Amino acid sequence: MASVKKRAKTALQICGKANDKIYRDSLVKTAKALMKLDNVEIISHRAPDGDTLGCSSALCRGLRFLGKKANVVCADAIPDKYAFLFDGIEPQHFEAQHFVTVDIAAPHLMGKLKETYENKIDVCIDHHIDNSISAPVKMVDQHAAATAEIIWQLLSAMGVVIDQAIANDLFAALSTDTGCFKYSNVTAQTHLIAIELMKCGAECAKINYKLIDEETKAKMELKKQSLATLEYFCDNRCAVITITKAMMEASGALPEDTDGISNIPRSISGVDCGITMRETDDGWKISVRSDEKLNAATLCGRFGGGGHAAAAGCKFNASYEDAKTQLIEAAKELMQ
Ligand SMILES: [Mn+2]
Repeated sequence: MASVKKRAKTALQICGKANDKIYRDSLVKTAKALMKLDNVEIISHRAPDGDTLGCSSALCRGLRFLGKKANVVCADAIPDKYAFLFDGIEPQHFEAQHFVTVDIAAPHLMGKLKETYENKIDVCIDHHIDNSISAPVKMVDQHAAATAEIIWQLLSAMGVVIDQAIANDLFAALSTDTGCFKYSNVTAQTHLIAIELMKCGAECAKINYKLIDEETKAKMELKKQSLATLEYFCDNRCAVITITKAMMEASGALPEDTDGISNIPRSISGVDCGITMRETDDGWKISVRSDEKLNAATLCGRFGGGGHAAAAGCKFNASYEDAKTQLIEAAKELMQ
């Protein structure tokens, strides 16, 4: 019978990591730790995305395949479009003994579940470089484009048969965390694992349509209304889109529907700094997307916010015109 070590080796050969002994040891250790658990609660992060949910459902199926009891928990409701990831996963009744986090970078991202779980985590699996979860067993690979890459390796090492449901869960996670294999985080490993998932029956085109292309009429309406506000500043290097509360109400769009809109201004040729201003109950929520000519985190940091070099955010408790003027002035100065 194949051992965890052997199966881990095979999985890493497929990933092009056959010679990375440190990584293989970590994979074997984590797979063995997971195999020792039973009555497991798998925790997804708050405001769940495709990666945290697809990893949770895949791991849940994998543990159940090995004869264990497992459920998935999340502080927030699962958005409708991700419901299919849980097809066939009926909640099981048991007293939870063990806890695993997937794709959760920090305790506060457990949302309202933080108090309950923070000090009980047995295994933490993630791909965020600054992961601050404390757990006796941690497997964090910042080179993985999605946590799903690590979950695939783990399930493979654990001897779980990747059926179509697991393949779909992991493919959905990979696709959503990479913008459909488009972002700079994608590596050869991402594609190599996607190939394995396709071989196991992953319904790629269907999943990509559902999670990447398909939009509700409400979201499309919000897009239409917000696009009408598009303005250019700084010799067309800065573009601003505005989403008001009235637009949210009139369109019936959900807060998460604004996510995709934030990427629009920056996608216009010649624009180095794309700003989206969304009206909220306590002022303006700002999303900035930028290229290498402007550090979005530096810009937002000036106003008490933060994030990454290419994507950051901040808040303004000021009038619309005031907030916009301050942002554009700062962007202009930083782009010089
Ligand atoms: Mn992720």
